[in-house]
Amino acid sequence: MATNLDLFGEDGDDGAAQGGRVALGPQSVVLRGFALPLVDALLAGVDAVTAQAPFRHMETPGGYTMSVALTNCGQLGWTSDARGYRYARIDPLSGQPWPAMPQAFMQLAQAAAAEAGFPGFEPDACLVNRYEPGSRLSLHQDRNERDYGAPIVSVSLGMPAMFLFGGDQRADKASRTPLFHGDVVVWGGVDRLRYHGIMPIKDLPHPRLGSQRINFTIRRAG
Ligand code: MD6
Ligand code: FE
Repeated sequence: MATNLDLFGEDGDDGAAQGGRVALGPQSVVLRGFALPLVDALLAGVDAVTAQAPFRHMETPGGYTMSVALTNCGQLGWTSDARGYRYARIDPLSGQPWPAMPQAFMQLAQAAAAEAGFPGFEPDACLVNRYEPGSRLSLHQDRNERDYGAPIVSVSLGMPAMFLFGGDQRADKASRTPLFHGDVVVWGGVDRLRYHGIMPIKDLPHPRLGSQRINFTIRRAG
């Protein structure tokens, strides 16, 4: 039977075994399966967050609609509209503060950051992304945060995705690494501003989440 890994053919680095580590750069690493013990609590957290702040497709400053649906939790939430990208305390859809960051998100983020060499991580923001087949995220830098001293912790659930990881310039060649249900990526330090993205998602339904991929990135934004 084909496994998820086989379905990516030779393109990916399949450093797969649970508990394995794949270095993406000097200060960025994929922790394979690191989130698996917390999946039930994480999915309950996603449900609690999206009940208060539903997934929505934001507009880019350039006038496009994002194919990835997103929402936020924590003190600060990332938003995009015709005026630009920014963090804000209030959800523009509800007029209310973003939902609190679930305890399991915080616990996982702090453990993963420490595991990757960033102890003392105190996040205040979490973007939650939902991908459907065909959704993609074009190459971008994460640079709306106030201070780049803190790492970003990124958790993948559901369908697999091919993660693109480039350099500090948009034109730099990007490596491709598959991310699977339960994988956690931590990056920071000298890698903090590297370009990255997600290739269009293939429809490889996940036993638990069906035809979707949920990603959340936990940050210190303010
Ligand atoms: C995603 N992730 O995995 C999109 N950003 O769906 C990101 O854009 C990202 O994974 C910063 C750090 C880690 C990430
Ligand atoms: Fe990003």
